[in-house]
Amino acid sequence: MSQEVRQEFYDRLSPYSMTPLWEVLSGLVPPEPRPKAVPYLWKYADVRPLLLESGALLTAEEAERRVLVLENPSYPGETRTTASLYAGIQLILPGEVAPAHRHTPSALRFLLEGEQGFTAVGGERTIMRAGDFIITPAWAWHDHGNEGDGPVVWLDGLDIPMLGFYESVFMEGHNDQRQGIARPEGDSLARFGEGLMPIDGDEAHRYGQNSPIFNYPYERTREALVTAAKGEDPDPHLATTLRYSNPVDGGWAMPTMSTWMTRIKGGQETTPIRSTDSMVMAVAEGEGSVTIGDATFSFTPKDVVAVPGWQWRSIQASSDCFLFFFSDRVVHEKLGFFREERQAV
Ligand code: GTQ
Repeated sequence: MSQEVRQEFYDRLSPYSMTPLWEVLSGLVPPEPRPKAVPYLWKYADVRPLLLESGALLTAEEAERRVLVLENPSYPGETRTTASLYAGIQLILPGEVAPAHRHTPSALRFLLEGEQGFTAVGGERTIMRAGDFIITPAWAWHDHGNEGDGPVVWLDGLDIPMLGFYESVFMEGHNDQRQGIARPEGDSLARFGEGLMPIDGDEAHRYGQNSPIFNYPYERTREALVTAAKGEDPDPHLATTLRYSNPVDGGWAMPTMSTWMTRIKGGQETTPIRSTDSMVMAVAEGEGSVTIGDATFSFTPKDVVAVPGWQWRSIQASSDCFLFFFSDRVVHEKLGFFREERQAV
């Protein structure tokens, strides 16, 4: 049958809101994923002056959240960094408050700059320092502030595109700028982050499905990686990588975003690996380059990189590197479609 005759048939389908699968099947269910997002690197040297400029345009309170979104070039106007992940760079100036609110998307923070920023999450406050990884669970009240005398800057990671897909984004403002504080600072880390656990009660779920350790201090993560690296040859694909875990069940620290940190010694290089999850990488320390598919980017501290799914990726470290990652891997695993391939060494 000629394409013309077929087309005439298709035209008669469309008034009924129907369409023939066979015309689109190979794109709909391809032999392997074809991510729409592109690999991209945001240089902190470019981001920082623009972010500080935004600080003169409006206050954190006016903005509610003063953030420059790291928007993937393949998704103009869509406020997403990969297909499923949102990343942005948030600024709080001395004395400012980002007022309390809560929302169904989960958020994580990875601190880039500043020593006196704090966030309050679900009734507990924590100071945030460079390299710390902090969790804001879905529907937990959170407000941020800065009690120092310099800017506080961090990377925000949210699952907004995932919840957008499910049309399940809700948010609510608090009546007060700052939420009430119910526990002393450090309570969650003390109870859950020392290889100890409360002997009784249900506090383990104070942050819902998230790890009750809501701030993983960089100092400890870094030391763990340095010590672990002493006792092993680095894995060819992963170097020395430890994931942030929920001590209650040993799983990922958050229900919708996986997080981990990789340490690569200067002069080393990883062998290409690819996996279905898309990710965002932030440089805590070190310099080197990252290759993602056909693209290679040089990085220095505080740079952020978008890594689309199913692209061969490898890292070349010119100095000792500590690299933070978040990804949608936990969702792929839970739903049963996570896949990974490693190139032979
Ligand atoms: O800090 O609560 O980058 O609500 C985007 C939305 C940060 C936050 C973002 C948010 C926040």
